[in-house]
Amino acid sequence: MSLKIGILGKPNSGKSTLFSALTGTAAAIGNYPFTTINTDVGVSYIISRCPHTEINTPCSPNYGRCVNGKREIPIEIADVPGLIQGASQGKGMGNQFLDNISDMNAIVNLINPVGEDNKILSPEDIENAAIEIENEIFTWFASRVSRDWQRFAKKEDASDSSLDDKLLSKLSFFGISRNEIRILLSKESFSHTLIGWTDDDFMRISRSVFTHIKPIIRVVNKGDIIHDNRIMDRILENGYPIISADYELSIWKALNNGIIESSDDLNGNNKANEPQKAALNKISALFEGGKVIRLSQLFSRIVYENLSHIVVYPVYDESKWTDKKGTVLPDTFLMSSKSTAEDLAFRVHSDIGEGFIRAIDGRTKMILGRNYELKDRDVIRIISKTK
Ligand SMILES: Nc1nc2c(ncn2[C@@H]2O[C@H](COP(=O)(O)OP(=O)(O)OP(=O)(O)O)[C@@H](O)[C@H]2O)c(=O)[nH]1
Ligand SMILES: [Mg+2]
Repeated sequence: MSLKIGILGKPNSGKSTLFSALTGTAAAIGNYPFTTINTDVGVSYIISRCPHTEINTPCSPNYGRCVNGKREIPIEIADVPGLIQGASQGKGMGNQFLDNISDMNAIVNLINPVGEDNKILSPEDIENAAIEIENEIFTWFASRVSRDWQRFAKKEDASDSSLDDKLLSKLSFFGISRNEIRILLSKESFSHTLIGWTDDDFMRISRSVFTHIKPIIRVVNKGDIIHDNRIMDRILENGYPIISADYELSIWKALNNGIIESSDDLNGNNKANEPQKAALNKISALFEGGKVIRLSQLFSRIVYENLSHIVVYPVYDESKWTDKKGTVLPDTFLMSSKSTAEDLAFRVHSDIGEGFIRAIDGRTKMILGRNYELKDRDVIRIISKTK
């Protein structure tokens, strides 16, 4: 149950390139629409400062690595192809791919800043391109929600269930929880009588889901060819991060071929030949310019800020920070920032959650109740009736 982030965008925006750079797998890359015909899912990582440095004992992660105190926390990435204007009405490859976004926690709306005439789009057209894709997503969702509505609404309106209960039975196809529905209803009000819902309500609830529950993050790709600093500044002022999936893929390849040792140190490249050095210098100059950000930074921002997640380390021994076998800090969980000690127990195992007695803070050794709100990088022991 890791976090899953989907990459959506128009054909040619660079989704598969981004997916490859993030996951290191060779997704098909080609300069024509629908290169990718299936949704690819792969694993990537975000970085968190590992608590093992506080106890001066190296950790042994079950998943990912820990390099120089930087712990890699796995997340899932999906490449969702086929989204074009009209897709929600079945145009192009239709909306079958949109069903894939049901289990995603966030969506990157990847925008190609290059127009059909090969010129860089104006910031306004970049915004329009982003809106076009989002309208497809909202329309698709609204049509899924309104499907078979009359029958559903009659049945629910005849019952005395609350609005969150009624909506839960409708929205559960999208992996939305009761808690999330409550959050949504606290932000916007909807009529409790479902039979009177209009197209406008379906669109409103759709937008609301993608604003409050499954955020869509607009990201401009191909930062390496924008060149014009004024356009870059205006894109950034509009709040869109700029990346270069292509340069990131080159960095990944250099790393994979042993030309560089770390994707953070592009200039420590003793093994590179002259053309490789020149290429790496060009790549590093782009990022040093400060306008185009690294993928690691973007995805950390998405997980920690847009999704408000924290990293928690469950342990069995609160003094040595180990599991039963003596492995130091073997597991990490990404959890939403309001999660409690009891939520962590359930995350470890439903039996542990059901038998929850108390938790212990690995740093202060204080006893924590079930409602203790977890903090980022907490090291926690759960004591439970089940052994
Ligand atoms: N200059 C530049 N080109 C890029 C970048 N990312 C992708 N491209 C190029 O854009 C073209 C399309 O890339 P893909 O990754 O196949 O795009 P896609 O969004 O997966 O396309 P479909 O699967 O057809 O929807 C390829 O020629 C890539 O090399 C980038 O950051 N900079
Ligand atoms: Mg593709």
